[in-house]
Amino acid sequence: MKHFYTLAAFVAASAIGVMAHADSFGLVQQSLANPENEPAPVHPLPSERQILWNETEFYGFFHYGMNTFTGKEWGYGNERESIYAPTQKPNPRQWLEAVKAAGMKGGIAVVKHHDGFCLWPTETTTHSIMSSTSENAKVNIPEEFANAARDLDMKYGFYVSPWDRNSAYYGTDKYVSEVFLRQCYELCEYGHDQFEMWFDGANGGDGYYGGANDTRSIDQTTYYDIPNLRDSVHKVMPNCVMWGVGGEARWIGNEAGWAGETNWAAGSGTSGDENGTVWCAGESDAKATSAGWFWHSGQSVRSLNELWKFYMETVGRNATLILNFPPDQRGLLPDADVARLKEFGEALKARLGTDLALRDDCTITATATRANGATRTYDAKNMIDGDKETYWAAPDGVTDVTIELLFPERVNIHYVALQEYIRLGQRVKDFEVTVSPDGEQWLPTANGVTTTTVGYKRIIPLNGSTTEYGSGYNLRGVRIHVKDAKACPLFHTVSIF
Ligand code: FUL
Repeated sequence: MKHFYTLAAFVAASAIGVMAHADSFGLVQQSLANPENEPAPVHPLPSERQILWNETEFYGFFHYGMNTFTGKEWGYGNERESIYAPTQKPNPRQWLEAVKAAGMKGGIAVVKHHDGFCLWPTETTTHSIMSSTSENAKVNIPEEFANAARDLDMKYGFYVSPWDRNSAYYGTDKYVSEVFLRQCYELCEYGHDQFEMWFDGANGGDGYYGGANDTRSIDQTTYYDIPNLRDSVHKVMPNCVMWGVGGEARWIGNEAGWAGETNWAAGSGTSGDENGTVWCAGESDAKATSAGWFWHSGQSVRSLNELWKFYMETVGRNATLILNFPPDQRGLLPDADVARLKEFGEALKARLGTDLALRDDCTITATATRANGATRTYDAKNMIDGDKETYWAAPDGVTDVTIELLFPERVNIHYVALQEYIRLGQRVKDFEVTVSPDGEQWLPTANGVTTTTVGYKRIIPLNGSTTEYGSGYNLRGVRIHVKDAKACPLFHTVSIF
């Protein structure tokens, strides 16, 4: 039975205007200050744009440009424009369709790499597609990319290298104001709905620099006036997260497709920092092919198992995965890559596409649950209602609590996925998953898996493997025992696959 205090009753009940009521079970707890009995946030907190960014989870990376035709990874900046001569019309829509088939929700196109060659008709330099004599070179890559993404209902963003080994002005103030910022601005013309601006860390060194052929170094935080740049970007593109030096999402610390099992959305590196003061979730950039970020002849595409490992060790560990598939000299993704992407998408659907916890016969309970607010509940059921805005919460001060999911008959289970309600901060520090074949006996699982943090999403392979799918376990129940947290834990979703 639930008790709801009206506002008037509240005021009458307490001279100082604060009232709380809770009976032992099922319970409403209200105060004038907090009528919904919402848990206090645990800082740092993500911004709305960081949450939206995190929800993108898995997206493509497309390194394409002058290097595709020179075989280099870092062009020096002195390449003749006509070397950029696609053998067919480049087709960004084909790139995005291919990664969409893999279950990706968006993509980032490299539209200027360190060599400075621009893949759109820019007014900032003649070192662009417009100076190539090839007809196929004239395709405006960012424009087509943005249009295709919108058409396919995908998110998109651009990598515009701040380091420019072609520009005579690189290293001077003029480069920032007249070249780099204007290029960012020009790219906004293709849409204000970019979700991420990739601000690359490689910044300065030797280069052509308009014929000077010297070495130039800059201090990237002061040179680009990052706080101002970030504010300007947000004014024009409110949902665009500035990756890297922008401080809104961080490099995970390797290009090998893995994040730490312990991974805080603050601080730096593979594990972040539990005590970090600014929200900064990790993004893992990895190459799906063997030879480099750009296309190289003779390259091969990684196996399904290798890609699966990347996914499990990034998306499954509270990071996002930006997976690179380089278009070739036709301006298209090679057939082998397209086929692998399709295969990956099928595996993703088969393995993580059907959440058994959403079945009607799945019941869920928790050993402690927060009292309801005026209109909000914190029931365990909120974790299996398919709604990411409703969540289960433990009462204040409770950081040791067990959630139990039960089925009337055994079901075949491979993975358990958890998602914290990160709007109110990342909390869980230590947890354990146990399973039951009969609803009575509870057994340890996930051998060798470190179960510490959760964050936006954590996927636990019950067989302990991030590569082998295995045959799963026939179980009636799963328990998640949260052993420690920064404050009362909050989950919006528990999934069973
Ligand atoms: C690095 C660059 O130097 C590489 O060429 C590549 O673009 C990678 C994603 O980021 O910093």
